[in-house]
Amino acid sequence: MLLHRLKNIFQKGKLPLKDVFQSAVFGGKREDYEFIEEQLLLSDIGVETTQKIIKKLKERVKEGVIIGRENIVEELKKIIKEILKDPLYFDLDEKGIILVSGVNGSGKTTSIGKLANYLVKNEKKVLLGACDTFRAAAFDQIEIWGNRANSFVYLPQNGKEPAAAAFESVNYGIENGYDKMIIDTAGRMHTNKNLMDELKKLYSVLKSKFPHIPLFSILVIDATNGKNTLHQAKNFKDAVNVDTIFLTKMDGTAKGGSVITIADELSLPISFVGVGESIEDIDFFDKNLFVDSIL
Ligand SMILES: Nc1nc2c(ncn2[C@@H]2O[C@H](COP(=O)(O)OP(=O)(O)O)[C@@H](O)[C@H]2O)c(=O)[nH]1
Ligand SMILES: [Mg+2]
Repeated sequence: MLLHRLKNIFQKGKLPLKDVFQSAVFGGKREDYEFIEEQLLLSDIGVETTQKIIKKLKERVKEGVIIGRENIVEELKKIIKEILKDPLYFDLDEKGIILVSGVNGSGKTTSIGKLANYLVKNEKKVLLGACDTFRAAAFDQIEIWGNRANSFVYLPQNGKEPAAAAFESVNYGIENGYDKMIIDTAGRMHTNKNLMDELKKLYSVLKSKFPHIPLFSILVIDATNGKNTLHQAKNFKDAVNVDTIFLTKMDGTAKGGSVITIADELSLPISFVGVGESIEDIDFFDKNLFVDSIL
């Protein structure tokens, strides 16, 4: 069911390549590569990733793997599947902390609501730690999502220091038998060193205070945000040792190619995809389905 919907979303961002290859006579000429390159760029695949793909294509032509336009689409699919990493998931049946970070407005709190709802539907006891302590409205937002997802929202009792808030939340969760503790964090820009250090601290406090509880670190990225977000996101990788990406707003204007760029440039797997604003609008990324849908 879910995957079917995801397929439709991806097809919306279909690369215009199939038609192109059907009409192009692929003879390994420079114009042919330039033409393919242009099409990849038009599909929102970034410059570096496009060059990587073209380089691999050329290698395969040299090696004689590509012998005509018949199998070029198949080879292109293989190349893109090699670029994309396999999705990574937390163990559903294990007690664990899920840390959610990302820039402002990327969709962290919404995505937490979706994840919590999914976990509760799978009979897990879920606590949401309200650790976005910057904005007054943040607690209200997480409470709204907590209610929708039938999850308990822990509001920190001892001030506004995010690392302390995260510690308190997880501690409460453990003492009260929760299966999953999902930590919301404030949005921040990578250029703000103080805020990034604060996030680093939050991560290391959780790691050191709860060494035996798996910590799964999710970076939320808005698929419609283009290249700038990518640069910002790289700093999150260092700060919170990101395991995987939750790619939001794929129902928006983002083309399929942006998924490939994000995965390649960040060198991270994509595991979750946001496909709308409501609680059920979450999908699990399937690399083969994705590539077969867009090409
Ligand atoms: N269309 C769409 N909107 C989304 C998705 N995920 C989040 N949003 C919207 O993005 C905006 C910011 O979301 P929020 O969770 O508050 O972001 P945060 O600041 O990172 O916590 C809200 O208007 C959400 O409804 C998605 O998958 N699709
Ligand atoms: Mg938020």
